[in-house]
Amino acid sequence: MPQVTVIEHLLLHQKESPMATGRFTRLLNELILAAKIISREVNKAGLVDVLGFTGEINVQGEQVQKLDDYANMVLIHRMERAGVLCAIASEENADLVLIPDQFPKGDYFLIFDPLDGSSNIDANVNVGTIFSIYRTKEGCTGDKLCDLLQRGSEQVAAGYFLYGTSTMMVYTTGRGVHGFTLDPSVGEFLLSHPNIKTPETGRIYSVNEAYWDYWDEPTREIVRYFKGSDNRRGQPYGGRYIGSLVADFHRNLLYGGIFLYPADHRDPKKPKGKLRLLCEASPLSFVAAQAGGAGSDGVRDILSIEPEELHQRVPLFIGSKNDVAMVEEIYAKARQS
Ligand code: FDP
Repeated sequence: MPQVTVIEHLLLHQKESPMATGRFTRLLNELILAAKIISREVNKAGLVDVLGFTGEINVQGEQVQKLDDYANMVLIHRMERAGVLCAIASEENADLVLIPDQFPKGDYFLIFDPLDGSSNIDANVNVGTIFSIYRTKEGCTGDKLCDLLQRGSEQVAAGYFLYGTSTMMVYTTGRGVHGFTLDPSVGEFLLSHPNIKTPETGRIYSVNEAYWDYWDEPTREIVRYFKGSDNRRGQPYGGRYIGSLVADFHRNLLYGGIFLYPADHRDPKKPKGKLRLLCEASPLSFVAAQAGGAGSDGVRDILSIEPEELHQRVPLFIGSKNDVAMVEEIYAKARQS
């Protein structure tokens, strides 16, 4: 079988992909290199002193894991030097990461979650890096948030690296979703999952059901729909929840299913759920949509939401198209009654 790397794949499809400019290819190359470095470190977690907490609390009020910190540092270090970015935003940094004056600037804006699912690292559970790329508007200097924030539908590329049984890169530039697996013997991500399509109706539901008491009645009805037999399948969906969004999402993308992180009405800290619009919900919704699925906050397509702040949280229902539509339908009925 001919082995195709990410960049070869991008260049081969250059005609369909206006994204394959030299600058975008450079951006992707740097991102891939950063992910390989992170992957190497994740793979030796347990052998060297990279597990556990740094002792700091991040902007989300969570304990910072050493590997989280490391992944964030690698990404910022590589990407600020790439010469193609106007600004960077990370889940771990409260404010924009500005490009230092000594490095050239470009016209892309990169947002990432350096190590999603990191509370699972110490247990050797799959974690991942989620990324989202926008082109900045003309005249944007990269230091004003209002010039950078755009709806998810404006993303030029998005995807994730999954550090699991093998390391994978899954991404889209708006022309289908493609998956590549890192072959450690050659150090390249090789095309392994061309043109991923997710089933229209899934067979898995993924939610932290321990929050049942905190949900409103329509949310409970939604979860009852998936775990009961009075649904489109005529039998309960399988329950699978790793608690690592990128890993849960990836499994459901391949097998079909829905991941739910609803609003948590009784917890003042999570009135909109826990997940972040810009570095989690939007990039994964772009991937889901390109694979034939969808992402919603229960009312609107995630990709249509106008962001107001960098670390905005949003309820998230993402995965197979018909399952996400069912969630919207149940919430809509509840609003009418
Ligand atoms: P983590 O805190 O481990 O980084 O976005 C953060 C996230 O994990 C998601 O990856 C995961 O789906 C979710 O939080 C798990 O949250 P709960 O523990 O509340 O279920």
